[in-house]
Amino acid sequence: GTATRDRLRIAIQKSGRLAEPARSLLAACGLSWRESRDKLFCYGESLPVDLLLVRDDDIPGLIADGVCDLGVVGRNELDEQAGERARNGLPPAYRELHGLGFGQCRLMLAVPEEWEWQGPQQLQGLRIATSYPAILAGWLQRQGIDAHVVELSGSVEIAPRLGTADLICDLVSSGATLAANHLKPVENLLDSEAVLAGPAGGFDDARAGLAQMLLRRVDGVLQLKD
Ligand code: PRT
Ligand code: ZN
Repeated sequence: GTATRDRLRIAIQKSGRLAEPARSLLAACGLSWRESRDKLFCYGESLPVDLLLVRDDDIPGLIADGVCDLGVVGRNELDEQAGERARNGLPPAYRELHGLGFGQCRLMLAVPEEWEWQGPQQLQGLRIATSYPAILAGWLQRQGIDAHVVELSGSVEIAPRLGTADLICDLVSSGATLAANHLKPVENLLDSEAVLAGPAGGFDDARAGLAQMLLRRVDGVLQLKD
């Protein structure tokens, strides 16, 4: 996106785990919006900062394409799509600007609970189901393990029971989902939380100052919290 704009556009999740905390944080930063009827676009009233309400998966791409300037998205999603770009030979398009202290979870390997876990070398030749193939493939490569990555878009935790994979790599927060599926976490690939993401290259117009101000306010709001 090379278009010059004098308003900042932030993509946040429309509904889901990060939707409400993202809006609350931005409201605490002094932003307010006039909502449109379709509620996909919220025009900023207190400041020239508009919201776009989208699926979390779309946020990194919207920043890469310059459709949005900033986004609130899970580090897991940002790193996955960055890894996918890298594997396709594309240059970095976005970067993490600030951790936001909500949406915490871990991307973990989990195995059937009766397994005796002896370490990553045990994974050689096995099938691992995940929605995070790029992060997993990168980790396997760094461990020197050759395993089969089975990409699934959802219900990853039932793959071992269905026989489509031997183990899984999925997000874990309370651990209840793993326990309910007789799986146990064995390796942590990523500590994740919601982050404020922006373009790799920054801005060269009025958006630079707006983004800087927003970052300062985010910093202030988060410091008040802890
Ligand atoms: O519709 P849209 O595509 O926008 O939403 P989504 O369904 O893809 O995303 P959503 O709202 O489920 O998650 C958004 C972000 O929340 C994720 O990208 C993570 O950054 C963060 N997050 C935090 C989590 C979890 N915790 C989490 N526990 N995302 C998913 N889970 C799932 C996990 O995949 C597993 O199925 O919850 C289950 C495990 O939870 P526990 O508590 O049983 O361990
Ligand atoms: Zn999603």
